[in-house]
Amino acid sequence: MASSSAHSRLSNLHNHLNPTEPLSKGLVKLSPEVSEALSRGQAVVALESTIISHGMPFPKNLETAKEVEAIVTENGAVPATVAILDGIPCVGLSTEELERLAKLGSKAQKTARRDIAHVVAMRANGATTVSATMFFASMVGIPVFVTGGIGGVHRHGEHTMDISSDLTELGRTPVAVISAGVKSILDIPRTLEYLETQGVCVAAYKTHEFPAFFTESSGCKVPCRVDSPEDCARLIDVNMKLKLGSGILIAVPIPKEHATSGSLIESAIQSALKEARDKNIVGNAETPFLLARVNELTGGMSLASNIALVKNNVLVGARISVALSQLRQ
Ligand code: PSU
Ligand code: MN
Repeated sequence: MASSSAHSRLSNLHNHLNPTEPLSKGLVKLSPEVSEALSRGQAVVALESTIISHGMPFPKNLETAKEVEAIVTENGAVPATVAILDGIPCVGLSTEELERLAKLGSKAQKTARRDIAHVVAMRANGATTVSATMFFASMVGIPVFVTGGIGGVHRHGEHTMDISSDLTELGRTPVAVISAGVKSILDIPRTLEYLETQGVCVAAYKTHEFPAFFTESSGCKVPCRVDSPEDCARLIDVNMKLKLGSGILIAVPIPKEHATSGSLIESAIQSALKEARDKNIVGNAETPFLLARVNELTGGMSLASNIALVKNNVLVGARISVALSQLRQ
């Protein structure tokens, strides 16, 4: 459990809510580095934690999380990994907290928007998905968030209605999410249709095509192309100034040298999907299952690609965050 002082500092959350106070005051624990950077208007990059707990095995997850944070720092921004520890939403984790989360792995609860209240009320440990991370990033005023891939409309989603809450969150929360597109474990054309319905600006980085996570191409065109961190910063700035209220998805293709063969991935995905159906793995267990199975079936190739693309996204995201803070000065 967290120290009692940490809980008493967060008294608003666990005792009484004062509606006259700023939204985040007393509700979220900011790391000292994140708190200082935000108060000075400096660049901060939000990072999710489900990718650490459920997306990669220990100890690769911890190693990657630390390297990712280092890339953010080296490029002039402050990393803000989001997670719920002992019921306390944290924005910015210490090394010890990051290690704790990585070791908890899937013992931490996968926490999407719908799970936040429950995880906090039970004073449990939650690893935030894209939807929950966007929620907390927006609450404390971080407009740039980097991850590997987001959730989407699942294949056969037209029957199961399994559509990730990441997509509705993008429709309602003004945070820019930098990702390598969505995995082809999902239905990419329907995911893009759904994002359009939600009013989400979908931009691709240095291309006209929406990338498919492990590969550069999905066969789907995007309405908006951006060619530099400055282009992205202007897009985010206008979105905020107009108070559109919706998010932006910036899709960065995996670097060519790290792309996994499309046909290898596709056959692994087909087998993993069949297994998931046979074992009746549904709901929020499906994505972690598919990620782990595809990695096994590709002999670890997909994990290596995954790590490489996350690092590339983080590099781009840190530069966008720095460009945005310069634009706003
Ligand atoms: N896609 C990935 N890696 C991930 C995830 C998705 O390539 O780690 C995680 C993210 O945290 C994302 C979540 O927000 O899975 C989506 O889960 P679901 O499909 O249950 O909404
Ligand atoms: Mn789902």
